[in-house]
Amino acid sequence: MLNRRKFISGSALGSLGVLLGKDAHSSSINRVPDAPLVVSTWDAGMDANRAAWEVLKTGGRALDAVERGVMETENSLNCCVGLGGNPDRDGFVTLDACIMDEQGNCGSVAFLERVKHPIAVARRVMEKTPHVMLVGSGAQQFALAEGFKLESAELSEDAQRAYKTWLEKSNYAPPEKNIENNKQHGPFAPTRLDNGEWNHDTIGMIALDKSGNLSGSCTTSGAGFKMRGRVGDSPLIGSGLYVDNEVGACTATGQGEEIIRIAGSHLVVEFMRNGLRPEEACKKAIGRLVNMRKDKLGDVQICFLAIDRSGSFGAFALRPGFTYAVRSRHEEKIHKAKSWFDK
Ligand code: SD4
Repeated sequence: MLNRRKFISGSALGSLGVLLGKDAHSSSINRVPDAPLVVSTWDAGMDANRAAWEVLKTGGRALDAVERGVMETENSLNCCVGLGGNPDRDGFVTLDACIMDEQGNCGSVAFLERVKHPIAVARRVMEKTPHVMLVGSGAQQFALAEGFKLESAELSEDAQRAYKTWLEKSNYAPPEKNIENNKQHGPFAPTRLDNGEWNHDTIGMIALDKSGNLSGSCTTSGAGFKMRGRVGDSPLIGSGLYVDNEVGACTATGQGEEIIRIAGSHLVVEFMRNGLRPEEACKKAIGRLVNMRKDKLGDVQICFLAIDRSGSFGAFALRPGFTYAVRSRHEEKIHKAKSWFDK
C-alpha cells in the first residue's frame, strides 16, 4: 500500500518538478479570474488534471474534462483508485463513482465490480437512463450492455499484499460479527501512514470551462477492507460531489460515513450560496461535523475541495496532510489545505 502511495507521489510530483513544502501553500484566497480551471484531490490529481486540461485548453466542456481526467487515475492499476484499489473484507474490489454537470444532470454507480471505468458508466447512467444511480449487479449488467468490458477479478499486486497483511492482523469474521469492531475502528478511509501522510482511495475533480460552466466527478475503490456491500460518500450526489452552476461546486474525500452525515458537498455549496468563499465554506462544513460528532470522530480524515463560479478555489480538512492539485493558465501545482486540528 505504501509502495502504491509512493508511486503516485513520485510520478506526479517528480515529472512536474514540484516540491511540496516549498511550492505548496495554504490557500486562503485563490482567485483565478479567467477560466478554464480544474482542481482535484490529492497528489494524484496532478496527472488527472493534465488529462482534463487537454479538454479544457481547447475550449472543451467541463463535463468531458472531469470524466477524462479521473479516468486517468482509474487507469493506473498501481493506484489506489479503480480496480487497482484495496478489496473489501471478502477480497473483492468494489467501485463507486458519480458525475454531475452544469444543468443538474447527474449519474452514479455504486458497488460496481470488474469494470475499469466506473466514472464513464456513471456518465452513461446520467445520459442514457431515466435514473441517477445504479448499484451492484444491475450497474454491472448495464455497463456490459453499454459495451464496457468485464475485467479480471484478480487483485493488483499491491492490493494482494495489503489484503494478505490485513487478513493476518485482523480478526476476520463474517461481516455481521464484525459490526461492533466496525463501529469502533472503521472502515477507515483514508488511513494514516506511519510517516503521517494519508493513504487514500479516491479522486474528486471539479472544473470550470471557458464558457463558465462547472462540472464535477468523483471515483473511488472506497474504504479498504470494508464490509461487503458498503458504499461511501463518493457516489452520492450531495455527499461526495455537488455542482450548482449558479454558485459553485464541491467534492469530498475522507471517511465517507462522516461526509454522508452532513451531505457534505451540498452543504459546502449552500455555504457558498450564502456568500462564503470556497475555503471558508469548506471550513464551516468541517466545523459542523466537529460540533455534531464531538469525540466520536476518532482518528479519521475528512476533506472538502470547492470552487465558485468565478473561479476562486479553496479547501479545508479535519486534519493536516490533505493536498489538492490545481491546473489553470497561471499554475500547475499541489496546494496544501489548512486543517481544523493540527494533528
Ligand atoms: C469513501 N470517501 O469511500 C471515500 C474514501 C476516500 O481517500 O476518500 N479515500 O469513504
